[in-house]
Amino acid sequence: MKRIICVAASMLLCMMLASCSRQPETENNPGSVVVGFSQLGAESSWRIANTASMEDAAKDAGFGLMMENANQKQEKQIDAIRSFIAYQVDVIVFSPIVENGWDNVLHEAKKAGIPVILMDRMIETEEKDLYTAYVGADFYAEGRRAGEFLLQKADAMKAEHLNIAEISGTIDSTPMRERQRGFMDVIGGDPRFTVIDSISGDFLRSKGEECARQLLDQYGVGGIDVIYSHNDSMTLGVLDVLEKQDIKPGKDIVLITVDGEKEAVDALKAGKVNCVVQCTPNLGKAVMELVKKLKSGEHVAGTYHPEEGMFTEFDDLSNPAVEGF
Ligand code: GZL
Repeated sequence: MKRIICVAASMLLCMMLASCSRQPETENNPGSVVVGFSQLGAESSWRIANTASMEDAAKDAGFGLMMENANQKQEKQIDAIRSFIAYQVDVIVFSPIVENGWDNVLHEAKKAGIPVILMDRMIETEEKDLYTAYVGADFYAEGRRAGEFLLQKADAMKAEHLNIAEISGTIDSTPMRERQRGFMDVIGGDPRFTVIDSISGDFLRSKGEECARQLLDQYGVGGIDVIYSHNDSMTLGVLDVLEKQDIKPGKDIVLITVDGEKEAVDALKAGKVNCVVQCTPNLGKAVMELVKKLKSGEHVAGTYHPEEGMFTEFDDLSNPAVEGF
């Protein structure tokens, strides 16, 4: 009996959402534009800054923003997209937690005639018309930058051989796959380097701590020369562990990290981190610009990468431009 009531209630909710009357779209009423946004979680400072960027940009554009936070669950993102379709939002924006498993729900959005913008991460699909555009980093280039720093660092150390441990982000996410691929394409053929292990910290500070403890237990501080961590949150967890074990981060172990949040850049300035590859969370403005173009009937397609760089120990760290988000 309870199940029947639940099913009826959810059907009623969908019918209510679907029957919501939408204000007529007028030039003077940008508020009539509603963006459905499925955010993947709140796992890191980067993600929290990214959410704020989307909220601020929607407000500045005068758009309504229906945001659902999936708390790291793909199925919750899929449910959110279905509710946006039921509500008949103007545009769907989402940051896919992993690259696979989106075709069915994006077919439903396509059938409903709702354009989809991928923000921050990509999807893997044979059908490129399931989304209109991608706004986000070139993660492969970020990985290459991390590798290029390590080549420079190894030269400066006159190192004959370095053991590298990788702490990766969420398995099968675009940043994890591409930051690894870019890094390996730069350092993989160099006989000075051996990647002794790659374990996932899921972009979480707490799991970054667990990974650091696991790697030190397995290889010892003498067995690890470099840690390449796919985001600052995990790196900050690594720092917590190293310092508790009287290991000097940035000296006993070279630390390379990605994102560029303030705490990581401060650690670079303090000599505890050796390289911070930038990955801007501020994508909201670019996304809303595309929404405006879509709503005015302009053609929108392709990839929109923000400008990004990196800060390293070899830079003038007193330069005010060296700052985190
Ligand atoms: C990168 C983004 C990653 C960040 C992490 O664009 O997807 O997810 O590097 C975040 O901090 O968790």
